[in-house]
Amino acid sequence: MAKCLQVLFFVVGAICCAGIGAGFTVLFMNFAKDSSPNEEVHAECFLVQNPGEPGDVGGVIVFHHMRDSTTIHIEGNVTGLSKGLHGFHIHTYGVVDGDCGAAEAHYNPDGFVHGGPDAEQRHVGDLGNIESGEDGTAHVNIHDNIVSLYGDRAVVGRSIVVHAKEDDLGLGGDEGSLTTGNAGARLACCTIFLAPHD
Ligand SMILES: *[C@@H]1O[C@H](CO)[C@@H](O)[C@H](O)[C@H]1NC(C)=O
Ligand SMILES: [Cu+2]
Ligand SMILES: [Zn+2]
Repeated sequence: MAKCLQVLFFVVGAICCAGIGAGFTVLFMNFAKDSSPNEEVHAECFLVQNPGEPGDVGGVIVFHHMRDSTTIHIEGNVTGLSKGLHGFHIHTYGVVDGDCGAAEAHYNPDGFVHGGPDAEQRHVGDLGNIESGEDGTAHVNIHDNIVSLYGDRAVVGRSIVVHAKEDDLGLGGDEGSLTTGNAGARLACCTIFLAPHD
């Protein structure tokens, strides 16, 4: 009889343990899924012409950044540009209705001087130039290791600014070159926002 009870307790105990174990496994798997290292963080930016400048620049820029990667992919199209190079930066603050001045300076959390995207010292926001063809469209296709969509360098809520002139990448030899790249007027801008990816 005692032996019988012993076996019964053992069986009931084993079933309970298995149940609790399975419960924790499911919990852990859900947690792992939520913080999946391969998740893509996705953001977008819809360029709006600065009403204070002549022209009609627009476009869509999309950001793709995998959780486990230092490299962000920034792609899209900018329309309504004059043929040639145009400074393309991430500035510090968000903007509303093409009020590009509100974006303030290039996003620069390190206090570095302005430079090109490959320079040893650059602002986080220094993405160099985009190049427009005869049709006024610049196809953007940038891979960068400094800009991020997450962590303390996240550019979400900041803005993209497209400029009238070429960014001299900090090589212009004057003071403006080391702050703005002498890229001239702010033609269009938009706030970078998180979006679901499809
Ligand atoms: C940019 O334009 C090309 C075609 O010229 C198109 O395939 C691509 O999807 C566009 N990119 C975005 C982000 O709209
Ligand atoms: Cu700029
Ligand atoms: Zn800069």
